[in-house]
Amino acid sequence: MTYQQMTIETIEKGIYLSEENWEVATLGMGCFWGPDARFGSMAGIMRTRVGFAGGTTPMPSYRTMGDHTETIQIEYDPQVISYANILKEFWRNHYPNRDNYKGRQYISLVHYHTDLQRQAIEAIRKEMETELGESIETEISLFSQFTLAEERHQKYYLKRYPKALDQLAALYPNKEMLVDSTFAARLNGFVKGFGTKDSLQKEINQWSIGETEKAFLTKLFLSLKW
Ligand code: MHO
Repeated sequence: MTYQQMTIETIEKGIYLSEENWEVATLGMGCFWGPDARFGSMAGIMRTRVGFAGGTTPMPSYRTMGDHTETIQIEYDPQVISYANILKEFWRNHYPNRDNYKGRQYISLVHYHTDLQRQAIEAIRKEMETELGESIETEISLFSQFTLAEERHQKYYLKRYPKALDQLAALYPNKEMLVDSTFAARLNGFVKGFGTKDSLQKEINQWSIGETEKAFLTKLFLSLKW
């Protein structure tokens, strides 16, 4: 392992120190590429992944998702971002009553993972209905299963930058680690226009990693070729 690879490993482990307190949210709001980038850019959102949920078809894939919906699953640190704020971001950034013109693929969907989440959904939904001036028809149900989508759909916008991806691939031992990475989630948001160079550098400085690691990550970020 090179020094650079070891540093990345230290960074990823450091960021995940608070992992045991994280919670999970599962949301469907149209094509999953966009929300992956949107939520990936937000402080407190620690991991993002895209996949299929809400249906019954066994072993869904992008071409055979059956009655499933394109969804994003996020792991968040509730001490940094509340579930209520995640829900507001969710409802303010898609039209929840759109025609289901492609079956269930793009419906508005929220799965709750806990009873507290269910209560928050009801409360925020009312608030958002007032804001929208319409009743909200998002499908709301208990989480049952989530199937990860194919690798090419994960951090989709970042994948449009092969030079930067090559630089990252040299540091991350495998593609799974890049899917799980908070840093990669931020980069995926950044290339889609969410967040700025400045805001990401500021956030890196608040992560629970050492000064050397912060400097390493900042330098890496600024050296990426887009
Ligand atoms: N941009 C695609 C949707 C892809 S998304 C993963 C389209 O407009 O068909 O469903």
